[in-house]
Amino acid sequence: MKFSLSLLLLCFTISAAHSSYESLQQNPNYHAYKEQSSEGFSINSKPSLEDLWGPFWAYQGIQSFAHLPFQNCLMIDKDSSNDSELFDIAIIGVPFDTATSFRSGTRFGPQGIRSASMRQDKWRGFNFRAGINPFDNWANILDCGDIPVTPMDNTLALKQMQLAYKQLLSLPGNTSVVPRYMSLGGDHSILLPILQGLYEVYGEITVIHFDSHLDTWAPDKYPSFWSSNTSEFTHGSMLWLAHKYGLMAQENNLHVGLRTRLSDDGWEDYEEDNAVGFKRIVADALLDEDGLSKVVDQILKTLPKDKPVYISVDIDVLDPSAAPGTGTMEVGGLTNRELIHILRKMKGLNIVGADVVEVSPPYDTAEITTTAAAQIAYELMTLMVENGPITEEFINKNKKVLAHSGEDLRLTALDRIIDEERKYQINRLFN
Ligand SMILES: *[C@@H]1O[C@H](CO)[C@@H](O)[C@H](O)[C@H]1NC(C)=O
Ligand SMILES: *[C@@H]1O[C@H](CO)[C@@H](O)[C@H](O)[C@H]1NC(C)=O
Ligand SMILES: CC(=O)N[C@H]1CO[C@H](CO)[C@@H](O)[C@@H]1O
Ligand SMILES: [Mn+2]
Repeated sequence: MKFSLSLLLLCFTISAAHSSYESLQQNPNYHAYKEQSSEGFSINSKPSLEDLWGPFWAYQGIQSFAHLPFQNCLMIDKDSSNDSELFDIAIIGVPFDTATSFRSGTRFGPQGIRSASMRQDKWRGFNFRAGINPFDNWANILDCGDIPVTPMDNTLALKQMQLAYKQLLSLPGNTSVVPRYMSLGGDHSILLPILQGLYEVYGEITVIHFDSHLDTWAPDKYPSFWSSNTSEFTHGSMLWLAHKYGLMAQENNLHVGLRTRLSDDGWEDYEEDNAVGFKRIVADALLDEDGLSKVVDQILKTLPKDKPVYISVDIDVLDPSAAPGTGTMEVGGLTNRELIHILRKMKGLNIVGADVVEVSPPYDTAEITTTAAAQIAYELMTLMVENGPITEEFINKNKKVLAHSGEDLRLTALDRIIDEERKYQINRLFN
């Protein structure tokens, strides 16, 4: 026993002498192990319950995203003196998939992505590409759980999502004045209530949209003889609606990774996309000589440096070989490595929120898609941390530019879809 203990000590000394990683030194588990090893398992030093049962392996425990602390943030009463934990960045799941035009299943996206994130945690969270550990920096990061969206009624679901984001964005941050949310979809339609919530805080938002599809399609680009106001709210038309209601910047929004087939016999979809305020980078641009760095340059040239930017990642921007678990696959897409590289270069933009959407675990194979989504969420949160806390000055500067006189109809845009829906008479179709 004595012999094996000193052997253990010897091994420990050797390995410690060779490990020069600062992150390792900061690892609380490392110190627990060091103390335990150097003091031995003496009868006098009683290990705490935390020593004994605190540390766990990646695949153990109840799964929040990256083993982050969990809190149901929608149940925080911001007006009570109850000081539940304040946070700066949070995961929020939006398991909504009844506005999709093809394969569904993204209601299982948030849980699938959480499950695939199990090998991420604070203790091995250092992002070597960024040189920081986003989980161990200035920001307090939580998993806020899911918005309990109904699958039975899209009008009601839209209302729930609108109210949820309004509530989440009205909470105070800890170091940041407003928390940032990393949303896990859900189908892509969830972006509309997200942009409504962000508009209320920041004014118009510039959107960078990683997707194989445009998602600026007018609702009548879908079979639409049978229609209602809420039937216009889809995962392919939410950007058209966001523009219609003035929730996005008027220009310099950007698509990256496009390769969808277009309507009819020409460029009409692109012309309508121009009108919605988007510029386009197609997936094939990566094949040009020096394509990847040209794409990065174009992104940085297009997006404003001093205004709020939102990053929306439809997992179908990746090639189906890298992301089979999604609703509307398009061949010829990005690799994970290309997408991560592009995201890393966006450090320096004022990222006020982000999402990873359209992850459909029922169509996934061997967790390929959910693992990619978990890594993308980690990269997006790294960007938020790199960008530093959101300040009062930043918010005021952007709001001032957009100061409105009188009632700002944009604050209630989605209410009008919902109200019109109530008034909708199916009979009018037969007049
Ligand atoms: C404070 O809020 C937290 C989080 O919502 C909740 O779990 C807790 O019960 C609340 N405490 C009191 C005293 O209301
Ligand atoms: C909240 O911010 C304070 C200082 O602003 C800091 O000391 C504290 O550690 C932060 N809380 C968390 C949980 O990060
Ligand atoms: C598709 C649909 O029914 N759209 C209606 C939404 O509400 C407005 C205002 O009542 C109608 O004019 C639209 O026809
Ligand atoms: Mn999409």
